[in-house]
Amino acid sequence: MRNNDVRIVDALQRFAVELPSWGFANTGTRFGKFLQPAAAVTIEEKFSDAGHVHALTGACPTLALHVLWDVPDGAGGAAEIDRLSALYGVRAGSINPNLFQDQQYKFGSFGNPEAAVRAAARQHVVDSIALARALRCRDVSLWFADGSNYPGTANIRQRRAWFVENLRASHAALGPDQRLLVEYKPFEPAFYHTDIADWGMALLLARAAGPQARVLVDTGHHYLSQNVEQIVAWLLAEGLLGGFHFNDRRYADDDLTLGSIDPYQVFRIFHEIQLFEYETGGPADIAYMIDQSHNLKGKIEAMIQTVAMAQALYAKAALVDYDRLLRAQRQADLVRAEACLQDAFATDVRPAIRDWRAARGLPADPLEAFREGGYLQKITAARATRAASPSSYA
Ligand code: RM4
Ligand code: MN
Ligand code: MN
Repeated sequence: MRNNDVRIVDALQRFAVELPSWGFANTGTRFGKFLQPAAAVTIEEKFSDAGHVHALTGACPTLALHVLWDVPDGAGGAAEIDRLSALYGVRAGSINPNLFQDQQYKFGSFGNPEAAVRAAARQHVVDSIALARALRCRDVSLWFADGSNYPGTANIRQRRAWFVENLRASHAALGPDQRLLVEYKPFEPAFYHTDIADWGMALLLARAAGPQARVLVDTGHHYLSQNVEQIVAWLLAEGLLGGFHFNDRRYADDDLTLGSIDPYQVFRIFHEIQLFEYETGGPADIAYMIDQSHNLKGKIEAMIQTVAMAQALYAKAALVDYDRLLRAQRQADLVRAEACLQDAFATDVRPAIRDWRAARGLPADPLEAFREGGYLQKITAARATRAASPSSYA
């Protein structure tokens, strides 16, 4: 038991997860948005909410920014972001260019048949890299809506070549410490083919882009029966796992709170990572990020719930007895090997997590502290005075 407590504390000490600025804003589905009076509209409100989540959990020192929604002036907006970081106690994290909302991207960005649009998309990424550098952010995270809706309407190989060309040019703009993360998604908004549809395509494109490119795994961006932890294990082995967008889902890219549907899958992902670290003797260089869109749950509540869930599942994964596991695997002792995972997953880590929080001056139950703390009432009143504006994406 003591040994377990030490492992849990150790795990919590090294685990940090990035919050998405868009997770505090009004979002919804394509059928509509249910506006929340306390939802953040301005970048200052997003920083304030993120700072509050970090103050309650101690696990979220950075905030992911979407360039178009948060810093439309690009590098010119860096000073304001720096001011907000200092004021609210969270740093800018990954920088996310927007290559899907502008009208010119109707038929794609990096894969658009028009050279001028491809050039505009490339320029936006280069500008985003400059913004990231001005903010001392390491990761520029690329997600493409590019694809087609009907067979025969797009030249798949030609578009792939255009992607390689633009990714290489983007990579060339990186500073020595920066990284380019390439995210994949099987479908939506494109419903016939998506240019970067899976981890294999993302891996090949990251390799083609250059040595500072990595793959980003969004847990919701897979077909239902896909073994996500195997993908994680392969990317680790190839040295190409750059980061995660965490969320959960029941059907497709549902963007539900992490672990709400299948906590064992998240545990298995964390297990693959921590086993890799145990076997290689060093930390895996991975950016853990949340990418959720809360349509019905309260924005801040949902975010705290996800952070607490991520901490608990990461801590559980740290309890796997590796010596026992590896021995059982070598001996093909299936039941014992499987039990190593099941025992760790079944362990109640909550008391140790509460102790860890108390020792750091954090509330033992961040969700309860949020409900009782008055922040929500305060921002609801303050934000009611300005017109609610549905921001971000549906
Ligand atoms: C996508 C993907 C990206 C996110 C956009 C808005 O489904 O998950 O990471 O930036 O949504
Ligand atoms: Mn994502
Ligand atoms: Mn998504």
